[in-house]
Amino acid sequence: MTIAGSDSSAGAGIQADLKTFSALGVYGTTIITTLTAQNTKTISDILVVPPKFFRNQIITTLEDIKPDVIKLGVLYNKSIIKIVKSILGDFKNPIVVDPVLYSGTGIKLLDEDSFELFKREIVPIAHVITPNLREAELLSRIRITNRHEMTKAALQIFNLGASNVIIKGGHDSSKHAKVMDLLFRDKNLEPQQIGHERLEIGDTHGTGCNFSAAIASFLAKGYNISESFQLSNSYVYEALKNSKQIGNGVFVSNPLDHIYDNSEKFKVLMELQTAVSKLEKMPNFFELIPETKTNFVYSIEMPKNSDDVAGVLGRLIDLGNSIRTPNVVHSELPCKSFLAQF
Ligand code: PXL
Repeated sequence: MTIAGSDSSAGAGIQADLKTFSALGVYGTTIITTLTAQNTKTISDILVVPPKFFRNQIITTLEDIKPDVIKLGVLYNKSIIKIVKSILGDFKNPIVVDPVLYSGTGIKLLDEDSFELFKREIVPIAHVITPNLREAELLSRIRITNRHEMTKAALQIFNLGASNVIIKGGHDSSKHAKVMDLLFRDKNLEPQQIGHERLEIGDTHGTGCNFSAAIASFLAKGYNISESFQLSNSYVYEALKNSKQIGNGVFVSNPLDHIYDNSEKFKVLMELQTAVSKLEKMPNFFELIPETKTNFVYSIEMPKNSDDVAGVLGRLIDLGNSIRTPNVVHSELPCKSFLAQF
């Protein structure tokens, strides 16, 4: 279930959420908080759904359809925040919170006088919260100029009550060649970081929604937070590479063309990785590897060609008392780098 705003240009909000849910093979229900009259340059008008109707959407949908995960996007004002909290306060499954404060075009999407209530009531129900750098600065009140400050801000947001914090580094104004995203899970665990080359595309719209919707989808499919982080990162990277300029303003990140396929491939890669770790731990398995080494290959169901097959690059090698497995790509999961190795 996504509880978010409608974007008439369909690059962000409910529309992006639903595209990502479908792309990744999960079914999404949609609860609308606000309607925006929007194009790729601006938002000209916003209509907030009346509280009673907003509440009825959630109650009626939940009565019959039980979500594995709920994702929150634009909540806009106090009355919506209070209704969400009163209904979802003790929801047992994961809640993914995308703390949308402004649109990509700079329009406010959370009332200024609702911010403290948002911090107090919504952040603590987040299984994971996914601020960009600007939102992380506002939530933590820490200015972020380097990785150390990014970690400090994540800790601060964790201390507000979110169980996991992902800070997305894409809005880094220093224009580093690398974009770094960070997952903070626990005070006793090193934050997990994923770096990507910065893509040479202009401002885009909808990336945050696609990212948090992907996190929600992977959690719903049973991946843990760390796996969901990696998979969503790769998913959004692909969507960004596939951005389109649909109007005369910002580009929209566009996950659609090849996605459902991707989710199957993601799954196969994760399973291959797990299988390889199991083989590595299996005593005496090395004895089964012939001189010619061993191919180890997984495939999606009904593969059409070698793009649908993933294998261990360089084959499994007998080291005399164990096996060596050249890395089964991790940081580059997207479909384009899917390995076809025979
Ligand atoms: O990208 C954040 C966002 C979320 N939800 C809606 C939006 C936007 C940005 O414009 O319009 C409805």
